[in-house]
Amino acid sequence: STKFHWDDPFMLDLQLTDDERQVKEAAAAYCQERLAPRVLEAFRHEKTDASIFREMGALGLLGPTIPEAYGGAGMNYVCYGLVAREVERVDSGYRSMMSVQSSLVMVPINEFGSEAQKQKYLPKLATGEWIGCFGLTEPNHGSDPGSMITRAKKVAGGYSLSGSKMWITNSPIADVFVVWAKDDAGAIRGFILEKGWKGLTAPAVHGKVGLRASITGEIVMDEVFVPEENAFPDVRGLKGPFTCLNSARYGIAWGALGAAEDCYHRARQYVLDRQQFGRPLAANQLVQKKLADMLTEISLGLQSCLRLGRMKDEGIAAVEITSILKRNSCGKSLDIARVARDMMGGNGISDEFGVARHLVNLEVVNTYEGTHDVHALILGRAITGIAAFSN
Ligand code: TGC
Ligand code: FAD
Repeated sequence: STKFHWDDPFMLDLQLTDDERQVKEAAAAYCQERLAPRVLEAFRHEKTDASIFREMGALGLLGPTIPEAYGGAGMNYVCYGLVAREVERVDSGYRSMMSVQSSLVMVPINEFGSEAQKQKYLPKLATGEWIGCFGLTEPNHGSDPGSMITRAKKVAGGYSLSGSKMWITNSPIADVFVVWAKDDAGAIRGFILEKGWKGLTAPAVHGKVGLRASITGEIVMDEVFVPEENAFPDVRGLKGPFTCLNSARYGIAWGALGAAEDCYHRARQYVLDRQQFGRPLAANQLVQKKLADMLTEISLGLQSCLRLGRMKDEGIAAVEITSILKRNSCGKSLDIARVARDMMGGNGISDEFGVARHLVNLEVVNTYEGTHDVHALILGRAITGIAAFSN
């Protein structure tokens, strides 16, 4: 039929395979039935519930693209994106917990790890028995991770790691730490550290105004001994961490739009229900224009994410396309959340209405995994051939 769908004009669902639709529906059911009822308290009291990792693991949501031989779900990138969208529809913090585990910890171990590393770590990360974190950013090196000062000094039988990482999702509750450091030759290398190793601590960062359901911390390393078998054997340079980021940024492109959809749905219902001047707010042209703009950006964005997912699954996606969509989804979703907040008046300020929570979460999502402007510069370089972020 040619009926218009206010919540899915391009009928995205019809463009999915049966398997993909089932994954989406299973993720949606879990998120709405199990995550949505917990998020208000988690956000308000800055509480991260570690049992969520086990629940997600049981459903195959951790490492969805990792081969089944290592405990992953062996799904395609479209499925991964659909899951991220459903999780972030509830809260960006929950998607953050999931995407760090899946893309930033399991992907590098699967791509760059030795056979022994894959067998030891991936199955327990896939079930959520172990929680992982990813340490790239340092207190003084965020957008420019190539200037990191964390060092991996060669010692008998392995390496001695010293330095500190800042703003690390999951670190205070992590069992497994994927950390990037420079070796004696100045090359960036990746290492797998474990909780409890001598010299390793991960204090929490408190007072975040966004992403409060997702715990964040530091990773402090004071001459931590890392045996040779816990170094990624072959990968050198920024290609290592950036390979992980390509996957995580793709998930964020879908996820941020999930948060925007939640804001759009809530704002729409609110203006239909709320009366001022003797008629629903939704009867005003200014209000309708806001809804029209929201729907337009969300549906164009989702359609593009699906295209990128298909390109990734076919192995033809240039990494810059992920920059287009990470940047577009985050920027547009942040705008949508702010407008939705405005449409809900004073109630929009209350955390019980959900939209202000998305708004402050999306401020973080717009900044991490490459800021909005850094992705513009990555694209500017690809368009002109001139790198503008450095000499
Ligand atoms: P550049 O010269 O661009 O590249 C250095 C080497 O890396 C290779 N490379 C890539 N490889 C794979 N995928 C990509 N997307 C790649 N981009 C670059 C490149 O080919 C080169 O290789 P080689 O062999 O020639 O050495 O390096 P640069 O230092 O000039 O980079 C600048 C810039 C801005 C592109 C980059 O540093 C950047 O993207 N900065 C943003 C930092 C960032 O995204 N940090 C994220 C930290 S993790 C995080 O935020 C997790 S939050 C997750 C959550 O909670 O959900
Ligand atoms: P800066 O790099 O100092 O940037 C500050 C501002 O300057 C930004 O607006 C930026 O766009 C702009 N800027 C920078 N360089 C240029 C330039 N050349 N030209 C123009 N403008 C520029 N990191 C991890 O490694 N692992 C994690 O799990 C992780 N989780 C995070 C969780 C949270 C809650 C947060 C807030 C951050 C997390 N991060 C993580 C760190 C995140 O990736 C960085 O915050 C981000 O990359 C930006 O770095 P920065 O904060 O140092 O900002």
